[in-house]
Amino acid sequence: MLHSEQAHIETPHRKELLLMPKLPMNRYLYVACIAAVCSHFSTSKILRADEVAGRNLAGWKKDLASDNRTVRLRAAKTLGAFGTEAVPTLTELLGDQDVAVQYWAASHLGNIGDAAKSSVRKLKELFDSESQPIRMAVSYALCSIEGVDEWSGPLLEGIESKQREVGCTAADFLARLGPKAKSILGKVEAKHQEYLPNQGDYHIRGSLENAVRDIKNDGLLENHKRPKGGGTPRGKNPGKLKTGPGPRGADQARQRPNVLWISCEDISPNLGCFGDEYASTPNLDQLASQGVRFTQAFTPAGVCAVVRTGIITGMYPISFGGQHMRSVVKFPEEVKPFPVYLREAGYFCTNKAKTDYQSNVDMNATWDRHGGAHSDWRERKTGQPFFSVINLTCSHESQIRHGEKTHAGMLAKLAPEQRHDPDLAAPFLPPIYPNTLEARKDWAWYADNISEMDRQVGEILQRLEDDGLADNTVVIFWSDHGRGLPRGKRWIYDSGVHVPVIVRWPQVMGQGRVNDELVSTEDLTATTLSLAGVKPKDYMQGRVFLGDGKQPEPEMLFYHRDRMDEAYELMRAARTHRFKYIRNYEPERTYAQHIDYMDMMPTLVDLRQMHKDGKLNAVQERFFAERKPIEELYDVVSDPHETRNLAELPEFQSTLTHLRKSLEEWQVEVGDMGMIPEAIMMESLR
Ligand SMILES: [Ca+2]
Repeated sequence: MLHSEQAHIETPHRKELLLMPKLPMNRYLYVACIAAVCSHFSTSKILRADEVAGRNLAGWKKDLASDNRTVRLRAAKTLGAFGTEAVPTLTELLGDQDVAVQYWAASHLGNIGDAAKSSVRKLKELFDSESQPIRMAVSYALCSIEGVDEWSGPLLEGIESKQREVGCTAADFLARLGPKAKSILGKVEAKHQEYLPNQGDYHIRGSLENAVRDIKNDGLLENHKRPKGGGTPRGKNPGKLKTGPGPRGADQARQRPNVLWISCEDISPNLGCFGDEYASTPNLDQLASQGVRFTQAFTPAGVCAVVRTGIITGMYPISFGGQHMRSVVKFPEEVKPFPVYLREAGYFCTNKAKTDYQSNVDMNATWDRHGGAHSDWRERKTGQPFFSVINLTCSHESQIRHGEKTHAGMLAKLAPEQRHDPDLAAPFLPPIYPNTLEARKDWAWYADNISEMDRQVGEILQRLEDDGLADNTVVIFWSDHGRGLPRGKRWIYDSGVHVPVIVRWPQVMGQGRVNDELVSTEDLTATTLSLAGVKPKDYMQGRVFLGDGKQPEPEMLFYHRDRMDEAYELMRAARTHRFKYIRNYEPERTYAQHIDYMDMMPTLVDLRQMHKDGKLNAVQERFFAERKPIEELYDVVSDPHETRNLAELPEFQSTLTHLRKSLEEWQVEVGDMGMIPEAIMMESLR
């Protein structure tokens, strides 16, 4: 009676109606009940198709009249999701005063293609625009509607550009044209060849590779090979527990303590102390036993440089244009890298060694010591408090996929029993990965690298103790984003943004505690200033989550994903303890876009191959859907891998509406610059 796809949908009255036929009643009433259930489904389906993120076309058009630029641009960006229905409005917007609106309008018309014929006259008027990004967007639209032979000039010109965002944008448009651009494939290939091997900007090279592939429409990258071979057996090594810090008055400990950040790369909470039974992390387990483990800590984005840009400024990168991976932008006038404020307050500030702030930061003005092997607290003046950052890089994604020999060399100092056996990895693989030899090996090597990182943490903590500083130093351990495996790093699913955070503050915070508050790495900035007795700046967007200045926990955290290397994307998300809401502003793009650097990961190579061979299960296959839904909603408690989208289920509509509204308000509050096309934004920032 019910369509199987709809049968799981719950509505407020569905249950009652379905129960009614069990009562004695005549068959007319029975039929009426079933018809009511069915018509509710079809009605809700129709309504759903007719609206985008809670508003119909008229609603979004109303937003176009707003005084707020973020609201206007978001509306222009959203209109494309209405398809042909939006063509008259989009055509009108080609004449808008805001070039970013013009750009979105043209690129949407290009996505629509043939059905946007009525916009051709207006597009042609814009073909000679002074703005290169506009010329490219218009060229894309005209190529898509009328053909590439006459209209591809600005795109071919764009891929000549040495400017990353211009080259990437041009190649991205060519990729979106796909086989429609066959007649200029030779020209695109020739340009791609100029970038091989390893010449010029690798982002542009990657974009051109995508363009060539999509124009040829041959789908799959060549497999990146890795030397074969098994892992070594794994054993347990709980490590010898050292004694805790010596006694010291809590009041004294609160006064301008030293702060040591130990940050690592690319890991999710896959540590023993976070309950991971495959992990071997004795030093971090011990640190947690001496301090507080934060179970609900997140990064606002899923990738290194964007997260670090947010931390060094204390602002969400989307509020000043630093959201793309990678780029170089200017921080707002009043914003200084935060260690400057600590130095003004007398702190000795050091950084070893990663910076990656997406801006031309004056390192000597920011740090007392930076970069070198000895850049830590040891060169401070007697009695001077310090803030030291030590970044550990051995757990970076790139360290999972090198050869056996390099891997063995990297783990040389690790106890042999801490090596992980790939044969034992299967039960720990997230369900979104296939259970293949390569996937198990990636998982084992990921765990190996975490163990090596843990060993290095042990050395740092020992050095701190040897120097007699453990008592008076707040140690904060954190990862710069989630695991460097498919649908982890770069994504704003929990696998990409949920990170381990451990804080040890002897005498003040207690030992072996667990804290479940929502915490963001964006909060590290304000918190560290506050610990040092410096008032966080008004422009900072994180909160103080430790110490006397502690601010209340927010109801939710927010996330953003924008361009990753060569692949454009635009996602925003809000997350409470229970639910994650994701808004896809580019639903027309598949999740499975190629990113050259990311595509080297053997698990992803296997995923792509198995997708091609039709061997993935339904959960794994979702990644390869041609389009994304406009909205996603997950119950992250019952569905931690975010595999069941609840966005269309009637009983979750109030949750969805609340999160959607909160996210939209946050975008306006921070002035989401991701709503401006990158090429337009960079043009205006120059
Ligand atoms: Ca990283």
